[in-house]
Amino acid sequence: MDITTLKKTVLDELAKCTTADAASDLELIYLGRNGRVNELLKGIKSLSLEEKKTAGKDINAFKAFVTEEVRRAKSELYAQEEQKIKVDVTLPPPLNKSGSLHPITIAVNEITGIFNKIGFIRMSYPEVDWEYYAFEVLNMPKTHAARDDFETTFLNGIPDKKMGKMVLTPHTSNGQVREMERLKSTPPIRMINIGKCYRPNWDATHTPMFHQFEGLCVDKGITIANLKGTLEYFVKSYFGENTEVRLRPHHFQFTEPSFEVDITCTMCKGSAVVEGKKCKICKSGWLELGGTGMVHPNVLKAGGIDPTIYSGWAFGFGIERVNMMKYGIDDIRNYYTGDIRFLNLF
Ligand code: FA5
Repeated sequence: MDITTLKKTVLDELAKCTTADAASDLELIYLGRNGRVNELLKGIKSLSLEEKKTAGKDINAFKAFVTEEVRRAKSELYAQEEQKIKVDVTLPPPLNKSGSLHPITIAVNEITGIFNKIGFIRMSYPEVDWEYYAFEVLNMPKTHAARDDFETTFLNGIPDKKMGKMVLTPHTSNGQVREMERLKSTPPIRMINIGKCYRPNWDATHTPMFHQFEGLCVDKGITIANLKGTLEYFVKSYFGENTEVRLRPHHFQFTEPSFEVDITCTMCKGSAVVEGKKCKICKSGWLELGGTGMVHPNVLKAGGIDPTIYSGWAFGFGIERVNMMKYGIDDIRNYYTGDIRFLNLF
């Protein structure tokens, strides 16, 4: 009887067991009433007295070995089985990671929807356009500071006699006269022009590429009251019912009179105080939204519309900026660094 070989066989057979039940079956084969250990014990009878002494010891040691190895194998296999049971097969499978819209695309869609509801049509005009549409027809003389190449990116190429050079549009106001021309100089005009704009700036509130949305409304009898009403409608729809609007006198070449639009701060709700301290976002209770005013008669004329019959208003706001105000984001560059932790917030 070679106990060492028997022990090795037991270990090999236990290694093949994939369940605790299989290990129990093996236990029975070795340690059961008619098992191999008892068979070995029965065989002692036929041995000599001398052999009997060592055989008894060996068989008992083997029995203890099998008992211990089966116990160890069973406890390991039970643990494995318990692990498997913890997987709840009734749960739905984990969702695949999916992409989502960029926060600016979400804002563009939301703003478009707000203006569609009151009859404004979404337009997109060229983001590389002639100086004519970007400045000339907007009553901005050649000497205007915005036409300096420090402020606006001009493209290389031979300038057109009437249209001038091509530029990366610094604002969406290039769509104003283009829209008047599209409608063959015949109001009513209700346009929301959304597009990319380019200015050579890069800091916490400026990016070299950003988006603007430009409202334009031209008809008979349009007044500042219509402008204020539309701005209030937009601001309450986008920022919330309790947001207030105010107009401050300003200057733009293409509107007269011109205003800056402010809204009550979305953080301190206009109180300028948060938890007993000065609001860090606005410091005054108000946040600047952008520029607006009544369309200048020269712009209407450039679009072939008679300013003695028709009047209108226009505004131009930054999409990133309104989104920052809505969600309390303090650095515009977050939108364009591609950091997934920021993008996942939307
Ligand atoms: C204009 O661009 C005018 N065309 C707006 C306008 C339209 C006035 C129609 C009257 C009638 P302004 O330069 O202030 O105005 O820019 C408007 C808004 O664009 C700013 O309030 C800001 O929200 C956004 N903006 C301007 N420059 C940047 C920039 N570099 N990065 C991000 N947003 C910007």
